[in-house]
Amino acid sequence: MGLTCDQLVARHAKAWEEAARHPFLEGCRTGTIAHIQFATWLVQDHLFVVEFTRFAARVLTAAPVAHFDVLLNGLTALRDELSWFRTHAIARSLRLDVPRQAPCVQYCQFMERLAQAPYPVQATAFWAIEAVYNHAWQNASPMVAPYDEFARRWGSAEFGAYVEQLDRQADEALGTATGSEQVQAEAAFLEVLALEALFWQMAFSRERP
Ligand code: HMH
Repeated sequence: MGLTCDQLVARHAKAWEEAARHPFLEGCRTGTIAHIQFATWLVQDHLFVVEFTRFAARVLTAAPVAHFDVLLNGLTALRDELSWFRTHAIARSLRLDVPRQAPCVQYCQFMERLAQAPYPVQATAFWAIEAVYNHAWQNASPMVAPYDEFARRWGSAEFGAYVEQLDRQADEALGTATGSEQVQAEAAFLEVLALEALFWQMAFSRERP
């Protein structure tokens, strides 16, 4: 019996919750987040999404044709998301061409390394990155303005439906994966959770956006 995304979440429920709850999100929910912290997250998340888009393109390269529709829709959504980030940065007079902070670099390097992984591992990591973000913003919803727009982007039912599609595709790939690929998929899942926790914490670092 193959490994499934549901099993991964159930087996690692504590790490899953820890990656999806953070004072940053709580500050956005209540409106008490400091401007500098929100700005740090916004700029660094844009830098993350740039590399996540490259990762999405590599996942498509490794995917069976039957998985193209979902992944192509995902890439189109990322095009809109990148332009949405630029709009928000301009509105807040934030520069986007700043260096990546350590947790962002670490996350991007992880996604680069995944290029060498078999498709079931890539599909699991791709699902996990979107799924845990969906869970995190949903947990902290509804948020007060102006953060409500951010909560809706990743916490919405529409984004949840996309995550479901990624879940099904990852399950399908894992269903025919070898034992070693399943072990790698589980390790990648756990690494995503650890990197997510570090990424939230980055908003509270002393570095400036
Ligand atoms: C850190 N994880 C992080 N940023 C994101 N935008 C997503 C996941 C979802 O795309």
